Amino acid sequence: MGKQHSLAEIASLLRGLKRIIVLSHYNPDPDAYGSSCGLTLALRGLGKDVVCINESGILDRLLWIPGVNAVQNSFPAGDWEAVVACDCGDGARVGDTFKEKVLGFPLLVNIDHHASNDFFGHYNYVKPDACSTSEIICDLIEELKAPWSADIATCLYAGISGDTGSFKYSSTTAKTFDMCQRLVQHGASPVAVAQNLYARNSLASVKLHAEALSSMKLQEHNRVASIAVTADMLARHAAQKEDADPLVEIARDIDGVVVAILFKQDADLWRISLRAKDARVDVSKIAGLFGGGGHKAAAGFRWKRSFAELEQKLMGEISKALGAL
Ligand SMILES: [Mn+2]
Repeated sequence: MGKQHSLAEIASLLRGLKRIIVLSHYNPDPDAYGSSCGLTLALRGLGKDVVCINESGILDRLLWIPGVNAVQNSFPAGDWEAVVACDCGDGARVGDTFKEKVLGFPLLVNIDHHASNDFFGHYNYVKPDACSTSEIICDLIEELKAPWSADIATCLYAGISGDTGSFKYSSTTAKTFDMCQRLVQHGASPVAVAQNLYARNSLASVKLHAEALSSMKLQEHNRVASIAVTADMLARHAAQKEDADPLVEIARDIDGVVVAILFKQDADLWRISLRAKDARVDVSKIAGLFGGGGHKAAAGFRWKRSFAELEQKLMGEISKALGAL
């Protein structure tokens, strides 16, 4: 589809517009909300009429990110001049109910950091080595010479913290810290963002973790850790499905563990998440054998047959992968 543009070209396009829709991907994470709300606030600071939308609307747990309280979950009526999509790795990420209107919009701008981005916009700025879309928006705001505020800085700092796993992933560079220094100078509070992102687990989720971890299995000489979360366990603790998700990283982070598995029971199927800590093990290949996919270090798939068969087949493939080490 489209080609890559420069940030200066995107900035000059936006400077010439008055009425702009900004959106981010469905099931938003801190980078999706942070980049889209940060850009929305900055464009408003330049006197523009801007509406921020997301197919999933407002997620209560991220309501502390400035501007999230005003995110709309429907495509607005009226004579808007452009749609700016933030953090959407491909056109489908805007969500099923928005897809037709967004992808058919006469002027679509795509700003993203996923290597898989398919340049679905008329204007595209895709920077795979950026740690987050929030990092790109930070550069864009400087290019636009839009006025900074503590709210804008908080949005972008939240996005960077979220997408770098709190500055732990390999995407964290000197530029990340340089940018965060400026965001803190503009009023972002590292302690407030960290508390909101990492220290607000529900009691139900902690109780679920306690039960799930007590049944964790270690196999292949303690190199494979697996955890199964059943529908009964969720019900027992009144926990949400997504409360189980961090368990796969807890298992991966055990010293000596190479592959971690999380089995989640969901109605009539199992959702499986895989994590690898050794660059020589590619879990996306293993997930691919079961009809799933993902990245080398993080992948997943779904399974509709018996748990015993799933466990046996999956362990067989993982031991093959470990055999090569
Ligand atoms: Mn992102």
